[in-house]
Parts: sequence; structure tokens; C-alpha cells
Amino acid sequence: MPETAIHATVNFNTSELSFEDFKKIVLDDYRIGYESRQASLIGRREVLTGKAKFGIFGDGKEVAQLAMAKAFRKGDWRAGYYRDQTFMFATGMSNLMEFFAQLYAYPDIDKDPASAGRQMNCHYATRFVNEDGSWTNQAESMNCSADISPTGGHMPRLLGLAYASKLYRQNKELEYLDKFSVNGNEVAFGTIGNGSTSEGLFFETLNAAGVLQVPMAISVWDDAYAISVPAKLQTTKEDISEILKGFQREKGTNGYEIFKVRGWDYVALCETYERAIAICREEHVPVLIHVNEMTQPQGHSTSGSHERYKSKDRLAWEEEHDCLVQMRKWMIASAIATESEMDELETTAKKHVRECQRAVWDQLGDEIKAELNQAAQLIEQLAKEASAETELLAVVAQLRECSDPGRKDVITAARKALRLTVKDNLSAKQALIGWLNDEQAKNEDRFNSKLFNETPHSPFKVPQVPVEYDDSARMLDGRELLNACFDANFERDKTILAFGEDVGAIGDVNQGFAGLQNKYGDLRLTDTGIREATIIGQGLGLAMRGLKPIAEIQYLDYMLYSLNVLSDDLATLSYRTRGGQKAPLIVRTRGHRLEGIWHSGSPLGLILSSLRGIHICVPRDMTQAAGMYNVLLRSDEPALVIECLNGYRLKERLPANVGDFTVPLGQAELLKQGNDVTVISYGSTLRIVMEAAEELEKMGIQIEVIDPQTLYPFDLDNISGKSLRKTSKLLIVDEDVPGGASAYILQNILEVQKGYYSLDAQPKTLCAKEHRPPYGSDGDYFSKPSIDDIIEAVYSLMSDANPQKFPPIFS
Ligand SMILES: Cc1ncc(C[n+]2csc(CCOP(=O)(O)OP(=O)(O)O)c2C)c(N)n1
Ligand SMILES: [Mg+2]
Repeated sequence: MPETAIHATVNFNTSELSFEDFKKIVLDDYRIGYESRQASLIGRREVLTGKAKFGIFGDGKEVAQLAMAKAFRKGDWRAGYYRDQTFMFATGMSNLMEFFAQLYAYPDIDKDPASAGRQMNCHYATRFVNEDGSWTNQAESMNCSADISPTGGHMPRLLGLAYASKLYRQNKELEYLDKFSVNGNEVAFGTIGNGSTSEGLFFETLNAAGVLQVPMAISVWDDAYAISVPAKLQTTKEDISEILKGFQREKGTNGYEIFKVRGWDYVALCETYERAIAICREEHVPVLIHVNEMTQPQGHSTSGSHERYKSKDRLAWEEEHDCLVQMRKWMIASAIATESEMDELETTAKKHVRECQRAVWDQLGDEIKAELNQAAQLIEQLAKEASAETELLAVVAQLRECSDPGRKDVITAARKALRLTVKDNLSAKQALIGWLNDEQAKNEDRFNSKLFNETPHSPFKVPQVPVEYDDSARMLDGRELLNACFDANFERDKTILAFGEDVGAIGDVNQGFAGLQNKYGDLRLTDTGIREATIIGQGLGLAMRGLKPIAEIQYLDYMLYSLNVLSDDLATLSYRTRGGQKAPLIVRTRGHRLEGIWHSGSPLGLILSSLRGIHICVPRDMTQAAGMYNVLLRSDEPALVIECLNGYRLKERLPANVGDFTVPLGQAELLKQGNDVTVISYGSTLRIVMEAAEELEKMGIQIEVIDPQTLYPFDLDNISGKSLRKTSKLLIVDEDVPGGASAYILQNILEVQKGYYSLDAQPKTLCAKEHRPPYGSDGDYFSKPSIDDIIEAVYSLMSDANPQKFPPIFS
């Protein structure tokens, strides 16, 4: 078994070093870089020979990453992209065995701790959630937030990781959280390709960090290309640090320190990183290090060859300026090592990498072969008893002939064998079914588990507390009730904080946080710029570092400007690390009907389809919202809470335990009993449904009204399905487009809750129109479900069933 760890490099301060020490450091660095290069070369070959599906590697970027690793300390964070294997090896946050395990999609956290085989290769992560759901000691470890493939998509998270250091340094109330920070000394290191700096998220993050003055260090790996597209078509003046000069801090201003250094100049790189990161760490000033003249020795990825789009001159230049070639030259010229010492080092390194690759490949192969043999034996046994003996033996033969079999080959063979013996009743078949069920449970765990972290701190484990009212309970505006809930929670837990547009000084546009900044300070209730994507990223990074953020999106319609971060980053976090990371972020927003095309949004279908991995709460009023916040603020999974825009000034009764009572996720509520039609609705339409119920009552129709309260999870106790058994008629009312969230609800009730079997009339949905609602009350009436629409929809269900008793209205 080859040795797995590659030792972290030590500091590079030549003034305090003997020549021998210095030589050892440089040789070690070169070895790590060279091993990393070999991993890239072998990795590519493994893809081209079909052993792995896709490969993207960090070749050509090694030397800068050795320098960056020297500046990286315990407690620091990385948010980067797929080129960073050398950095990960040099810091010890990853190693060659894990590198190959991920390349082969090894579905095991012990082999690929970053993603358990779920992510493409070179997508890095360290694990910071223990098996029991608690946090690891982040201050004692080096930390890597989990990569995502959308290039530039990680920038908002980087902002949050850096912002946490600022809070830990400035908010003395957080000093007790020493597992997360030591005086906010932690730097958040970001990496991004030159091409990806064209993304809006890059610029949004850059500006926000400049305003906030956080210890964020962005390295731009500039190889002058983004796949085939050259810098000329990517970047104004073809030079990102040149055009960012306006961000440079000057005397008396905030801003950045910006550095530019060539990617093959080892000495300059080491000096630059040392200087840049010292400023960043000590002064909390963001820095940008533009590393240019980098190369891609093997082209962009295994998907194509760069000879197609790079000129001969460029290719020749890249060969000459290959950073490892240059470093080697410099080492020999400076008499750090001789040619033959270098040859020997390289030979040993090559062998070592090859051994690691083979060891991982063999381990995975052995595991699968063992399962294959079990399946083959069970099918052979079945063949002895079954009439389809020949076909079954052919299935086994095909399975045994597979070169490099995967689990899907094994399971497919077993399933095929069961289809071939569908009419047989044999004991060998029962054995095969039993084995298959066990394997499928293991495969579900390998491939389908941990959409949520499901720790002992999950929202489903929060003890339930019923709402209580004093006899003298005050009626007050919904916004005041929410305010009381937030106040109690801020008082209870010092890690809770909220930020967003207009959240600080005025306490949000509807005043749910009014007065709380005065009480708790501007580090806990904070105004931000108009930058939805980085508001979410800010929350994500803070939540990863042990704080309890409420990130506010001012209106649901503007959540679209952060949807990529919510969907790609937050929603996938637990899944893509198989529970190794968590970000218990609460996103607060307000939606449904109010006024006009962009202040009446209710795009729940879009949300439900794009945010699996985030709980979706749609409280009908502020009391229910408060109960949900009380759960979410005591647990560790991400959630989106959509308050009713038109509910802040409606009167509600103030609960005596406003900061403690709970509204559990997935618990639907029966708001009104009735025998005739089951009506499911949520959010702002519920009030109208309840008004319609009164008029329908006068018409002799009793509807049963159900509020699912959270759309995801949806009605875990099957209240809707049970109601349908009584009424046999179903109407779903919402403000989304037709076929949006109502289709999701239908699928749940008809399929999951088996409501189909209770129906004796066609199920109906009543939604908003396909266009967005025009401004004004008439626009609302003609675009969103009105009380008239609801009454008529219910009535027509009754009329269809019994026209004598309920003659059609329009005939
Ligand atoms: C948001 C997004 N758009 C497109 C892609 C497809 N893609 C993957 S890598 C890449 C080029 C990135 O170039 P650059 O940022 O310069 O990084 P490099 O690979 O050159 O290091 C593209 C377009 C992606 N992954 N994400
Ligand atoms: Mg590039």
C-alpha cells in the first residue's frame, strides 16, 4: 500500500533558513508539484482508456498553488474550482488516493471524503460535520468548502466565508465560539479562472467584499483561455487586474490590494502570497492576486484537444513556460539541486503516483467483483431450478465477461434474472430477491442519500411546543408579531443575525426587524447593497462557519437574482458532500399578491423544482411564520420562508410564547371541516378560500380547507389524502402559473397519498393566469384567483356531480 499523505509545506522565510532547510523545502515543493502533474497525466489516460468518465486537471497551475499553500493556515478556508489539486495536496486537505477515488467515482466517504464519488473529479471539500451532526473544530483544521461545477458560482459563498471572520473579530459576544475562529484571523481563499471572471457573480462579490472589507484573497488563475475562447473575447483589455485598478485602496479609502505575478516564477509567487495574505489576515483588507502566464499542458479537459484552437506559437510558448519546467530550471541554475537529483526525484514520484492509482483502482474493482460473484452465484443457483436456464446462464456469462464491471452491471443482471423467472415460484428466487433488496438499500445510501443532513439537530427533531395565548392577548399587526418573535430569538441566541436590503436601520421594508438594530447592534442586523446573489452567498458562508444567519431577499420576485446560488450551492451542499458539510441558512422573503408584475410573484413551481435540498415554507399569516422561524432557528437545515406580502398589516393575536411555539415542517393543518370538496391552498389565497367557504356554505356546500403550511416537505401525515377519502372531490388553489406548484401538489396527493383511488370527479386546479399580474386591483382580479373564481370552481364540481341540486350557474 503506498503512503497516502503528502506533507504540507512549511513557511518560506529565507532569512531564517539554512541552505539545507531551504533546499529541502524547495525540493518538497517540487515533488508535490511533480506528483500532482503525474496525477493529471495519468488521470487523463484513465479517462481516455475508459476507466473514468471525465477528467479535468490542475496541470499548468502547480507552482502558484505551492506558493498559496504556504500562506494558508489552520482555520483558513478555501472556495475554489477544479484546478486546485496541487494546493489541496500541499496543504494536506486532499491526497493522491482521494484524487483517484474521486476520478473513479468511488462511492465511499472513506475513499473520497469530498463527495463520496458524487462529484466529477477535482471537486474538493473537507468534512466539517461529525457523524453525530456536530461541527468539527474548524479553528484547528484547514477548511475547504465544497466545490461546484458552475464556474464563478462559488464566489458568493467565498464572500460569506470571509465575512464570518469579520464578525468573529468585531462581535465580542461571539468569542466563546473558539471552535470556529480565533479573533477572526482566518482568511478565505478563493480561486477562479480568468474566463470565469466575466461572470456577474465575480463582479458582485468583488464589490461587496470591497464595501465590507473582509479577509478574502482571490487568486485568478490566468491561462489566457476559457476552453477555446481567448482572453480577447473574455476580458476588457485582456487583463483582469488592469481593469480592476479602480478597486485599489488608496489613502483614506476602502478597497483592495491587487497583485500581479507570473505563474511560473516560484520565488516571486512565494513572496507575493506572503505579502498579500499578511495584509489580508491582519488588516482585513481583501486582496486579489492575478497570476498570469499560466498554461494548460493537456488542454482544458478530456473533452477535447487544445491543438484545435491554440496556434503553434502559443503551444510552443506554453511548453517553454510550463511552470514545473521553469521551476526545475531555476532549481538547477541556483544550485539547489543537480540534474541527476531531479531525475531521481521525478522517477520516484512517478512510481509513487502510479502505485496510488493502481491501489485505488484495485480496491474499487475488488469490491464490485465480490458483489458480482454473489449475484452470479445466486443467478446460477436460480438457473438450476428455473425453466429459463439457458437465458439465465447467458445473463451470468455476460456479467462475468464485463471488462471493468460497475454496480449497475451487477444489479441489471439480477433484475433481468427476476424478469426471466417472473412466473416461477422458487426458493432460489427468494434468495436472489433478498440479496437484491439488501444491495439496493446499500446503493440507495451510496447514490441517493443525504439530500438533507438529517442530523440530530434537524428541524424534525425540534421538540414541539403548542402556541399559547393569554386571556388578554393583544391584537396587533402581523409585522409586530413577527418582530416580537425575532426579538425573542435574537435575545436567546447570540449567533443569530439578519442582513439584506433595508434590513438594518429601518428594520426591513415591512418593519419585521424594526428597532432591533438599535437593540442588538449593526453587526447583527445589517443593511446590504442590492446584490441578491451575494446576500445568499454571505449567508451560506456564515452558516458554514457556525453562525445562524437570516438572509433576506426583499421580494420573492427578486429571488431569481440569487436562484443560481440557492439551487447550485445551498440546495446541493449536503448531497454533494454526502452530509459532510452543512449550511443552516434561513432565507426570508415575502411574496404572493400585492401590486404589479414584479411585486406579486408566487413562482412556487419554479422554486420547488429548483430547490430540492431546501425546505420551502409558505405560512398563511405571521403567526404561522413565527412558529416556523422558531423551529428553523433551533435546527440545522436550510429553509426558505415566504411570508405573505399583504399580511403585515392584518391583525393577529400575539401568542404568549411568541419566540418558542413551533409549527413543525410538513405538518398540514385542517382549517375548516366539510364533506363536499377538499380544497388545498397556501399563502395569500387561503384567506380568500376561507371567505369563499362562507358564501359556499350559504349555497349548501361545505368545503374542507387544508393548509399544507410547508410545500416541501408536503403534508407528511397525509391529511389531504384522508380528507379526499371523505369528499372524493379535489380543488387546488394557488397563485402560481397553471401546472406550476399545483401540479406538484396533485402528484403528491394522487400518487404519494394515493388520492386517485378516492376521486369521483376530475381533480381541479385553480391558478393564476400564465402572464404575470398587471398593476392595480383590476389587474389582480383578472389575473389571480378571486373569491368569485373559487366559488365557481367549487360549485361546478358539485354541479357536475348533481345538476338537479346544483344547476349550472351559466346556463
Ligand atoms: C456557469 C458555467 N458556464 C459554463 C461552464 C462550462 N465551462 C466549464 S470550464 C469553462 C471554462 C472556464 O475557463 P476559465 O475560467 O478561464 O478556467 P480554466 O479552465 O481556464 O482554468 C467553461 C465555459 C461552467 N462550468 N459553468
Ligand atoms: Mg482560463
